[in-house]
Amino acid sequence: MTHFSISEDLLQAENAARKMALDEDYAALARALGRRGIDGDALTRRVMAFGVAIPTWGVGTGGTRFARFPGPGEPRHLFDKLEDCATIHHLVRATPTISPHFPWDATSDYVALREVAAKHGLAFDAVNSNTFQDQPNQEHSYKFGSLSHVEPAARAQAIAHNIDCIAIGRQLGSKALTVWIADGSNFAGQSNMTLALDRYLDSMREIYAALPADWRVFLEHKLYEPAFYSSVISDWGTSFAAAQELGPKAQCLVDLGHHAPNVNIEQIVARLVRFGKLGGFHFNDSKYGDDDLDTGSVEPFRLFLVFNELIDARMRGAEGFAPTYMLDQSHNVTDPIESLMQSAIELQRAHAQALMVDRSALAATQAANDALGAHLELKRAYTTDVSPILAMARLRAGGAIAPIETYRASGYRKHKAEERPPVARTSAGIV
Ligand code: LRH
Ligand code: MN
Repeated sequence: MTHFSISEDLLQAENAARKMALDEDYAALARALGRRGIDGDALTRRVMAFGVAIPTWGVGTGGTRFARFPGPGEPRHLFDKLEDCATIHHLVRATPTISPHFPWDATSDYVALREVAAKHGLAFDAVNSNTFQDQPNQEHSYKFGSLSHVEPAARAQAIAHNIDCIAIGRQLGSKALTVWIADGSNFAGQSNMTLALDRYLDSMREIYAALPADWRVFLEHKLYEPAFYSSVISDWGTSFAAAQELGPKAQCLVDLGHHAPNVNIEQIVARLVRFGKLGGFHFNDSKYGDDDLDTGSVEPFRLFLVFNELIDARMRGAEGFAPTYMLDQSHNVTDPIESLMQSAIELQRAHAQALMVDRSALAATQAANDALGAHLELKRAYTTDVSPILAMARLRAGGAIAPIETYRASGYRKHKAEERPPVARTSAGIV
């Protein structure tokens, strides 16, 4: 059976219909930016250089603990997911890497997987371990934890799994391992919170020792869920202290949805940059908890403020500044491909807006305690509609001026529904 993919002809036709309008909008924006001393083409080149990794687990329809409602043409396995990731990158030209999760993405031949991905123009970013679910025939359950479990055998099992993930990642050409653990407690007294952290650190030291010289390990903190009284790695402070204790290859990963409401995440980013411990991001958005909503769909200003700190760090040449960007979302009511494309675009938007901040004017207003003046320097960048630059960046990189419209015009999902017989699984859960 042939696998449908979006043809160049269709892409060119969709672009041709929009090119004149884009040229007009782009020229107008470039003139307006020129008056602000900003080179529009240079900005477009910076946008073209931006990339974010797609989470393999985000390509299928997600769910909650209540239910999951799969859509048509659901990816059945990793190779279907690669096809969908390739389609996303084909149209938005901003997602050249994917972040896999094991054992969800387990397969027999990882070298072959790497070749298939390369044929799709894709490479592998950080690999994610999973010691928050029990696998069939697993000897020791993770019900009461994994890397911090009271039983050495359960910890050893979790350590071995992480070391296996490193071995898989090496075959895939990945350079980092992301470790998020669900470990914690639901009752006061259930866990000795200090000993739990010590057990976690002992386990992480063994994983750290297994890292190749050019690898990093990202510690992902999360305030709560599935533990609802205490989480072992609950906040950036604990994650930072643990990364300090482990060594230079250990850094902190900021999942935007893993904080209490109203926490100043951009300041956490600034702190981790200051101490050389910002490893990367799981981008998404949230209104209440770890909602895993589409990036920029709830708090686009906050996303801009995060990128404002990242560009400030890059402009001043912050030491060890090499964060990796990944999406981590759950698409419960949209076509995951559309959500992932739009989320990548919202990241490009925040990045482009942050690049337009006049940093010397901002520094002057800050030095003068001109609070409103300083705020307006940020707002001027944030309220500039950079859509023509984002579209031109896609076009110049061989993508679609209008990815969602082009994707819908292609009938890709309908074709996949014909190619991929429905998967008879509607159990609850995020994947
Ligand atoms: C935990 C998390 C983590 C992943 C999982 C899919 O909430 O953000 O990054 O392993 O989601
Ligand atoms: Mn995450």
